[in-house]
Amino acid sequence: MPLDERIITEAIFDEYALKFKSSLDLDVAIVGGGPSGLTAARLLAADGFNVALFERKLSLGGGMWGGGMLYNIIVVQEESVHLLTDVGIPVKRYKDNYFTADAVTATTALAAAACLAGAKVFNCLSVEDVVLREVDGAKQVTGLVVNSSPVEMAGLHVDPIVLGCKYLVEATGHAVEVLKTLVRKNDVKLNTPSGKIEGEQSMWAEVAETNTVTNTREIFPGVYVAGMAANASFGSYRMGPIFGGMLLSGEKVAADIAKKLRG
Ligand code: 48H
Repeated sequence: MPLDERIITEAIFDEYALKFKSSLDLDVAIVGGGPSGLTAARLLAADGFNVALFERKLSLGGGMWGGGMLYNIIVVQEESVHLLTDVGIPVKRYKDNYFTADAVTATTALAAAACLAGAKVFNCLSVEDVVLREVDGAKQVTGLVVNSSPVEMAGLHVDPIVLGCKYLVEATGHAVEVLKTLVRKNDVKLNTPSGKIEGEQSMWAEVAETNTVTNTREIFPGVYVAGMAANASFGSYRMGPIFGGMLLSGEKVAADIAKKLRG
């Protein structure tokens, strides 16, 4: 079979255009491809919603690749094990309520499962802003503003492009980037005690893990927080290299948004 390089190029353009154009009116836009974002993307896409995940880096997985301090094993607790085994990740019990998994296997399998479930993943795209509109007399996030990560990294003055979404999941981890931008640029009040981002506290794994799930909720009309961003938003603790709370947070945000979308 002769190969025509121009057709290879054309295939990339055509298929990427299809993928992008089918993402202009998303049910859910997930920002951040760490464990919470990937789990949410898989479950919402499996439920049949139009879902896209935006990740600044070339690779998905966020903070999960390196386990703890680059010892690439992750630890999860029993109640979250199903979110690994459901996508074929082998786990080993360690003492009572601890389970371990290989960090590389877990990261790649969570990413593959999200893609195979139908979530459209846009890697190397950074979300730099949101679209804020007045809907029924109240301000609401109705879209996201994205730019190519290399443009962002090089500091080039290139304007971004925009996609619409019914819900945006802020899953950018410790940085809480999207919410920070929303609060910095607009006169808005979040659904937190101070109306602002409360900020992350120091290590307390047990409380942090529970809080990661309870803090996973709608923090502003159209915006849910998940994963580490949920704890940083509501002033809770960090937990170190235990990832069960991140997976459970992804599961919770998916269930909550699915319920809203179904009305
Ligand atoms: C596009 C962006 C943007 C942007 C950031 O940090 P993550 O792994 O997120 P979580 O919350 O799913 O998991 C947190 C976990 O990895 C962790 O850090 C833990 C458990 N820490 C405990 C402790 O004590 O330290 O992934 C977030 C992803 C990253 O891949 C970023 O590159 C990406 O979001 N991201 N993508 N546009 N503006 N900002």
